[in-house]
Amino acid sequence: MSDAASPATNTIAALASGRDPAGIAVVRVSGPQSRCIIRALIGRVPPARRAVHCVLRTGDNAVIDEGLIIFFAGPASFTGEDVLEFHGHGSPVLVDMVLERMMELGARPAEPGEYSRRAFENNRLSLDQAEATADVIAAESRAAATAAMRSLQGEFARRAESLTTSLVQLRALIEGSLDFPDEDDIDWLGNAQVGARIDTVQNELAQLANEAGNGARLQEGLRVAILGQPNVGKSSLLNALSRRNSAIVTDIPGTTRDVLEEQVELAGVQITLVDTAGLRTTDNPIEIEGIRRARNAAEYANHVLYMFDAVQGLGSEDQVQLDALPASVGVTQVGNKIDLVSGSGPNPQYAERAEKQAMVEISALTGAGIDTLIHHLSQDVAQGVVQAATFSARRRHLNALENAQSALKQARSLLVETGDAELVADELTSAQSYLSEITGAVSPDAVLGEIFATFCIGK
Ligand SMILES: Nc1nc2c(ncn2[C@@H]2O[C@H](COP(=O)(O)OP(=O)(O)OP(=O)(O)O)[C@@H](O)[C@H]2O)c(=O)[nH]1
Ligand SMILES: [Mg+2]
Repeated sequence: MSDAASPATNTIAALASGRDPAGIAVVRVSGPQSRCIIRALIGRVPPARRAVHCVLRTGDNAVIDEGLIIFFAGPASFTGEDVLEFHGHGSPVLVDMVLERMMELGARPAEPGEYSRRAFENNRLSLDQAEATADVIAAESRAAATAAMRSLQGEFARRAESLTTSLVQLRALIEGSLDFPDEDDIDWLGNAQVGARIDTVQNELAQLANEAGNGARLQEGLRVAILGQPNVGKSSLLNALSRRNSAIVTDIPGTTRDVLEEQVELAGVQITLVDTAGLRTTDNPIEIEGIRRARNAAEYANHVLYMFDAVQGLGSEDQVQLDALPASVGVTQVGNKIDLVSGSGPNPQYAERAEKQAMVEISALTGAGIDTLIHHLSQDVAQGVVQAATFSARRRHLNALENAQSALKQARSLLVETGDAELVADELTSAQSYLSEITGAVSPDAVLGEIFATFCIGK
């Protein structure tokens, strides 16, 4: 936002629909000049929210386009300002001419996210709702779009605000005790009672953070990393799952060095599959770097497919690698090359492991078991995220929730250790302000600028 000081005093215009040739294109104008512009175009201001047929003309009366024009009187509009929409032919050339005409009549080109920012500043949307509009547009799967729609409808904001209300009440309770100068602690209120209420808020916050985490995963897509020792068939699996031959496959251990990504969609969730360098001890500096990146990929993954050679079974070296994986990440063990395993029935060793972690046997070469693996990924891994995602969220929200959680934790220990009402209340205040970052009740201009700058123009 280059002109942050007076954005609302400008009238902005932009194409609101897609850039490609289409049946219809919608040009949207927002701001105080909207009324004058519509009057200049069709000779009058039509009744609000009523589509009126019109022929748009240049200043010299030459026809530009023909379509429908709709006037929305502020504050009952998307931005809260006077808005006009022109629905014309979806020709990029005509759209440019229509926009030029709007500029002649006093509008200026909108900056990215400027409509949404105005909607936020005029209290038509909370900040997370404005973000949800961008997420709805950018959603790459049905589940992500549905979750973003729920946030847009205020689900996330309502939950965050209800927690804020609990915090405000609790603070009032504690700060009440500060009005009695003779009391230097809040014991008379009952520390146990205050503690119990902090616990309740903490639990609700943890639940909200958990759901927001799922919402964010859905939005960002799941990252599933394929790890294992060299030559077990990781790249072959990436190729099989993505149905592309993007990864180089050879029988030379240590083929893959770079981290390679492919996108697939399972159960309505966008999944980034990550192929990595085989894990082993080596002196080769290129491979060492590859292995470092492989471990890094595991850190950032939501789920790991740990592959091993089914002929050799899961060995002690595999166990070392499995134990080194981050504790928070889900793991499925994938025994590969079952086409080479003679005899029938699973090796007893697998059955034993299966109780602890999911196990699937496949052959990346023949395709045996791949369907089972896909079913497992979509039902147990992706579906879990879809079901748990009640609304969409972003990393920014997760950070805010995390900070609020730490502040509450701090409040809880100060209560036990010092019983000092003022200190406890301070922590509750900071938890509250972290929560307000979600809906944008308290947001510095720089933060807002950063958020809206990532939106597309016309949104
Ligand atoms: N028989 C058989 N061979 C396989 C199977 N999957 C992979 N291979 C072979 O095993 C060798 C190694 O496969 P890759 O996919 O390159 O293994 P990788 O784990 O990516 O190996 P690195 O990149 O070196 O870590 C190749 O010769 C593959 O053709 C399988 O299911 N059955
Ligand atoms: Mg490989």
